[in-house]
Amino acid sequence: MLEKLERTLKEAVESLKGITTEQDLHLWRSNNIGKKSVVTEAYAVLKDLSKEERPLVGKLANQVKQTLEKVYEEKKEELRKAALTESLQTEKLDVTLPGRAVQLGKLHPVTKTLRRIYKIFAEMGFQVYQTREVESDDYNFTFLNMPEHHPARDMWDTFYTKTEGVILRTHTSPGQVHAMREYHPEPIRVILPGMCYRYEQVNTRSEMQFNQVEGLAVGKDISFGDLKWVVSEFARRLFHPDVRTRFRASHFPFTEPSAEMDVECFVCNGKGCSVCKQTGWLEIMGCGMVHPNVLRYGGYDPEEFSGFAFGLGPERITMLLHRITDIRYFWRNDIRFLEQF
Ligand code: FA5
Repeated sequence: MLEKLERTLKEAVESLKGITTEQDLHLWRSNNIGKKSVVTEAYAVLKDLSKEERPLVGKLANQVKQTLEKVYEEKKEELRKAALTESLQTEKLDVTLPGRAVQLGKLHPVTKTLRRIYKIFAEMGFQVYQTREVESDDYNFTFLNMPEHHPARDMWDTFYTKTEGVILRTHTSPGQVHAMREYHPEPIRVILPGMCYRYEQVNTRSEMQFNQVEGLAVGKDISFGDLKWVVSEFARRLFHPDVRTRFRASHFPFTEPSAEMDVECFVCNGKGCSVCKQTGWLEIMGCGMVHPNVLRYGGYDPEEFSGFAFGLGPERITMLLHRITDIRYFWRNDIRFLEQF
């Protein structure tokens, strides 16, 4: 056994020299100091040895084991250092290389337009008033002077919910009555932005979901002249300081009189082009004086109070500002489109 131990020691130290990987080192350890190694065998046979031999074998086994443990640890450290040096050489960090740009998120083009609109109206003293997208039939129609079975309801085809009388709003105008009921009898100057939903054919100019920004001013002695100035000034600040506006008579059940405001086409300066369909004018919003019935539903006495309201579509305005030809790009989530803004 003494001889066997001596030989094991010699052979193990020799074979250790050729080891270059951690895996082989692990195998070496289990072969030479592990459960099935000569050293472990030596301990196992101690009890069968003679009195003279036992201490000699025991001592040598201890020595061999200690020596092998020591060279194993040394080799392990050597391999660790070699691996480190190699990784430092091959994975060098080159601080002179240009950095990788972090991709920044962007605001949606319509959000950008909305923020411009908020800013312009804020400068004119209008607060943002948020109201619900899920509305009652009363707020969407009845309180806006469209009682049940009124034919004007056909102008806005609606998404109904399973709960009777609860619908997705077709315009932001119901917010007028919410704001009036909250503020009466104080004067009001608010804009009401948000999503609207219509059950209608989608095409290049019309989506099933789209934003609107409603405007509402209620007070004493508010006239159509105030409305004209506010919305024309808005157009000048949004499009161009010299942009001309015009008002065409129109009809909405909740305003009287009602109008559509057009701005002079800023692409062709009114000469006529494909953007304005050769008319020289672009339709921007519906507007008018708040109907006395709507004022009453809101809690204001129309003998004492008057007001104006308007409603515009930020998607259509964004299309004009950036010459976008199809409204469906906005909600298609195509990054190639969105990245351009
Ligand atoms: C209305 O919805 C009225 N509530 C506006 C109003 C408010 C008039 C206050 C008077 C007083 P209209 O249906 O025309 O009106 O819609 C207003 C704007 O919303 C349109 O000019 C357009 O810019 C936008 N819009 C309407 N339908 C769609 C649609 N399907 N897709 C995208 N934008 C739309």
